[in-house]
Amino acid sequence: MAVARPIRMLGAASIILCLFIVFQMNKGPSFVSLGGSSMRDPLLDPTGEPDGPLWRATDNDYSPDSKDSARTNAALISLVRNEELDELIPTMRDLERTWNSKFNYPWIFFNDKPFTEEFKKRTKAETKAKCQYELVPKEHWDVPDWINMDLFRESAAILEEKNIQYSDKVSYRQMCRWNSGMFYKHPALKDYRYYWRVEPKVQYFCDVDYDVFRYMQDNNITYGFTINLFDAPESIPNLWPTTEEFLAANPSYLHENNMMDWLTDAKLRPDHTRDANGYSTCHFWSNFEIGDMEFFRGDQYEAYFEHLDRAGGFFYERWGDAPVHSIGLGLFADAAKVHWFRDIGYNHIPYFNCPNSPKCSGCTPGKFYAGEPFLAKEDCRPNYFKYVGTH
Ligand SMILES: Nc1nc2c(ncn2[C@@H]2O[C@H](COP(=O)(O)OP(=O)(O)OP(=O)(O)O)[C@@H](O)[C@H]2O)c(=O)[nH]1
Ligand SMILES: [Mg+2]
Repeated sequence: MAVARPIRMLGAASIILCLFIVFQMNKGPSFVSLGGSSMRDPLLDPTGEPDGPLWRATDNDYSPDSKDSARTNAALISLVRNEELDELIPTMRDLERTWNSKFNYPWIFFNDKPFTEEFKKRTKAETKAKCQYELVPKEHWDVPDWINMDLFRESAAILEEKNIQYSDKVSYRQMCRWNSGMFYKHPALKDYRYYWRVEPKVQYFCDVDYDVFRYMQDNNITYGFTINLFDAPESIPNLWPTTEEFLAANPSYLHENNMMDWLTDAKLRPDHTRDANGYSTCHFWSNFEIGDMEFFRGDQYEAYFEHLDRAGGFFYERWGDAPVHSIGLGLFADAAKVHWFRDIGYNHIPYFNCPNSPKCSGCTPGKFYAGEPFLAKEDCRPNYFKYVGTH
């Protein structure tokens, strides 16, 4: 039976369209088109170690008790509660297996309450490296005396109505404030320069075979991250206006190679930037960070934290250490000295950094979140890559 030519053409076009759709669906995850930005996830491409000379445990002395080991002055640090021990142990195990069992950097645990003997015993059993247990000084943890607790309660009720998590928890605010501007002042860290922050419940997926801290030092890197996200504008409406006040009073603090465009982009999520009064809300997710404490101890960041602390937003709003660190870095650090550790496979519920590498197992390359599809739009990497780069 003869089929009319136009019908044959239509049939062929439908087949081609179907094949194209199937191909697109099987291509694997990539950035969804957001605010006109459509970009393939670089984590889908093969990922290796960073360029340049790297320090390895096979060529250097990294034994745990060595007096002149190749370790630089750095530590793994974790603010954690006794009750989180069961969630911390698998995280320690992951990081020891993938990295620290080769390099044996010390672990320093911080707590606002004394650690239990069980906590000490079980954490020590997970590593050959030294473990230290430190109390946070009261003056670093207590709510500052200029905070009006009636006002705090009123603002917490408003945040609660907006469904902001942990709105009424004073301890959550104390934790955010400590991580923002206190941790690097702890006497136990006085002689340390680099830190790697570790939280209970997080996972590490990839073998890392070089000394990450030496890499930071050799390349003079200020800060390393894995995940780049948007924040909830309702938790930080006055953070940017308060930051602008500080900048107006201290214009010379702004680094000439800053990340202002990433901090103030209004194209990708215009509503976020509007509701956060000019801040895109993009930030480095600070449950993972590898950083140089000299930056945080420097005049610019210290004066900035002081200004924010006096303004009271850690309590009257719910300023997190992630946006505070990120704005500080975005304004006062050299953007070229901030590094994306794309090779460190990482998860803190619900987001992932999962590279395409034979060194990784247990995560899906390029998969950014686990859960509801709306989580995809929390990814701020398209903006970071656009304005700052993929280094
Ligand atoms: N010692 C101590 N540690 C705390 C306290 N509050 C939070 N932390 C720690 O601070 C880190 C961040 O707290 P989380 O409760 O995980 O906050 P979050 O990551 O914003 O929230 P989740 O999404 O629920 O993980 C974790 O390492 C906690 O163990 C506290 O009151 N005391
Ligand atoms: Mg957490």
